Amino acid sequence: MVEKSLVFIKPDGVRKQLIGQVISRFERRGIKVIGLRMLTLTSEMADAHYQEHVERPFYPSLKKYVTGGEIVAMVLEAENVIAAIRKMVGATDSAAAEPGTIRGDFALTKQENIIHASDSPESSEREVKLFFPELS
Ligand code: FUP
Repeated sequence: MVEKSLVFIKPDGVRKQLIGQVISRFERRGIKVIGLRMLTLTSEMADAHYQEHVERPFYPSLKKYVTGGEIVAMVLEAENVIAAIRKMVGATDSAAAEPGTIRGDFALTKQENIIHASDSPESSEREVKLFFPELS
C-alpha cells in the first residue's frame, strides 16, 4: 500500500548542515519527496505535534529545542514507507541507535536526535494535515 510519512529534520540537523545527506538517503532508496518546506515551529504547532508528550517531564526542554531553530519538513511517499523510514531513522536515543541509521550515524543524544518520522498511519495522517494541509 502506498503510504505517506511526515518527516522533519530537527534544528540540530539543520545546524549541522545535514539536510542534503538526510534527504539523499531517502531518495536513493526510491522514496519520493512530495512536499518540502523550511520553517520554524511555533509554540502552538509544537504542542499539537507532540500532543502525546506535552504533560511529560521532558517536554519543556524538548519544546525549547524543537522551536529554537529552523526545521526542514517534508512528506515522503512510497509503498509501506512508514516502517521503512522508521528503520532508517533508528532508535529514539541516538546513543543506542544502530550504526547505518540516521540517528546512529549523525547523533549521540536522546533529545537532539536529528530527525522526526511518523510512527504509524494514524500519526502520519494527523502530522501531514498539520504541516502540509494541502497534501492531506
Ligand atoms: P521518536 O518517535 O523516536 O521520535 O520518539 P518519541 O515519539 O518517543 O519522542 C519524541 C521526541 O521526544 C524524541 F525525538 C526525543 C524526545 N524525547 C526526549 O527528549 N526525552 C525522552 O525521554 C523521550 C523522548
